[in-house]
Amino acid sequence: GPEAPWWTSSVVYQVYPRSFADADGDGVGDLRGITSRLDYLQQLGVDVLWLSPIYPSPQDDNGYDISDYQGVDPLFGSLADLDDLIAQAHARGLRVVMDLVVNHTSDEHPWFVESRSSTDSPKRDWYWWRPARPGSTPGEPGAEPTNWGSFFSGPAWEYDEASGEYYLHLFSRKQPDLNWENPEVRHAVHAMMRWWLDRGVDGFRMDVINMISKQLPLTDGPVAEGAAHGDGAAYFLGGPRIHEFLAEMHAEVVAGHEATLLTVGEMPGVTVEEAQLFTDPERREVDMVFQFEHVGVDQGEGKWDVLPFRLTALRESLGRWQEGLAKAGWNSLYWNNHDQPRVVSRFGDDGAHRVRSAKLLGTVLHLHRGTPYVYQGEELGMTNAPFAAIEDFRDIESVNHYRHAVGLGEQPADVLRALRAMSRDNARTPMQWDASPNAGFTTGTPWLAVNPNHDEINAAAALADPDSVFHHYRRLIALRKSEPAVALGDFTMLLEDDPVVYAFTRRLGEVELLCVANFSGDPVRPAVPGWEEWLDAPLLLGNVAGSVGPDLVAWEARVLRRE
Ligand code: TEU
Repeated sequence: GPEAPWWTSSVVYQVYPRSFADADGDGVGDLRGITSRLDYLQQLGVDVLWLSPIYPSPQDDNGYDISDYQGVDPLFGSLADLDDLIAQAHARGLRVVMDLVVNHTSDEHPWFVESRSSTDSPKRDWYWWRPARPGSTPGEPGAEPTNWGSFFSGPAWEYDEASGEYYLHLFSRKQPDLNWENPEVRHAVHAMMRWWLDRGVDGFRMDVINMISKQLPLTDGPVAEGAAHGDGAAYFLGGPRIHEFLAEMHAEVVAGHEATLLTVGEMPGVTVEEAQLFTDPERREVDMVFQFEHVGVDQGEGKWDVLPFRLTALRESLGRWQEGLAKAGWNSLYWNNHDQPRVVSRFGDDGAHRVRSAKLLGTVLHLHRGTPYVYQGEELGMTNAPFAAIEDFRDIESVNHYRHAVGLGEQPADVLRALRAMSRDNARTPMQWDASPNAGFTTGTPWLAVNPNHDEINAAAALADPDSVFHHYRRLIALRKSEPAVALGDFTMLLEDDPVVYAFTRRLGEVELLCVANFSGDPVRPAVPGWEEWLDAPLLLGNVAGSVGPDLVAWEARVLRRE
């Protein structure tokens, strides 16, 4: 068949600029800080750097509320600093992928300022303006055009006193949704994307891109028992024109550059059947999607309903995605990003077995079929943060949720317990570079407290220790380059019902790999078919030195190879 695209054997590293490295001492990470750490990324061996938003922004949602798509927020530096970062990355063979946030803008974006200025504005129709519900008093609770809740608590509609109408915001009230039905909006976004490609960027990670097509007319959604708002997902997830919009974007922006660019669509709620369509290369939409099913296995009714982790649920989900995208399409593989709690605290053991379980998690993920994403600090086994009180949180989602939930009568201690487990701020504590007071992140006061465990968990210590999580990740990334079955082998899940052992094979031609992992603190003998024979196969990579016997010790993972 045709040669596999370059990104099948690549690993993406996500940088959350606010929390990575602060060069100017204001307590917030910046572009020059990132540039100063490119050697570290090169040492890890990653191929692509994905930058979370660095554009001018009021920072209501840490930059996912953009007020100018073609600039850099002074908080992070200048366009010249970005040009320099891109040039220095390219010089090291690293591609740079930018975050594309075009479901919504900031309410301070000139497009929205103009749209809001009058009902006759030529940009009025660039956003979703609607009158109050018939028979209601505009501005009163319950008068919103639909009953939808926003992702950040409260209604998804904000009343604009001046015009007497409401605008739609699926996220914060400072993130009004763009109206993609309007071709002018689409053309403006395409032109902006081409401008970035001309500047040298190598692709886009498209924020909540499956929300850009809305099902019309916008109508009330179902209300779950005890919920304050309705669920509008049926009207904004995977709407009727989503494939058309993505194919148009591909034709207008990406076509002709496919061989060098990476496009990844972030798609909450996407099903594997839809993902097949989005990522089938024949359809020319996106290269891969970022889906959320496997990071929902420990959540019930919404993300704050924290359930115990069950390996069977994780396997069921990941296995179905491996199968669904086996023939056409491609998986993104991730445990962490800037919206998820730290995986070693979530699916591993961040106490006695932190290092070993972090390596196990990395091994299992990187041996699946798909493109792995490493989120900053994951390669150090960084953990969730010891948040004590609500004052310790900064994230708008967490802070709003606390206020609303406590307002509705929930116990503050219960709400805090859920926040400690699931808050996005767990991912956003500063990168731990060394053991100095601010972890080498800043010389100033960090915008979010550094995790006190940086005295032990930090990059300097990890680089110096050949048995560190960092060096294990480095070996995993190198293995993807040296062993073609890692990138391209067929995937077969084993032990469908096993509550502690996660096992699968990869096969490419005559080569067969077995990945087997003990997700528990107790020794176990894996029930892998033919395990005795596998014990004769050479160990490609493991997380317990010298371990060769039939039993896996606590949190042990092995990758074996035979042909
Ligand atoms: O997130 C999309 C999303 O649906 C969730 O992951 C969201 O962050 C939240 O946790 C829902 O409970 C993307 C970005 O990654 C996120 O940082 C932004 O806040 C959001 O879109 C809006 O731009």
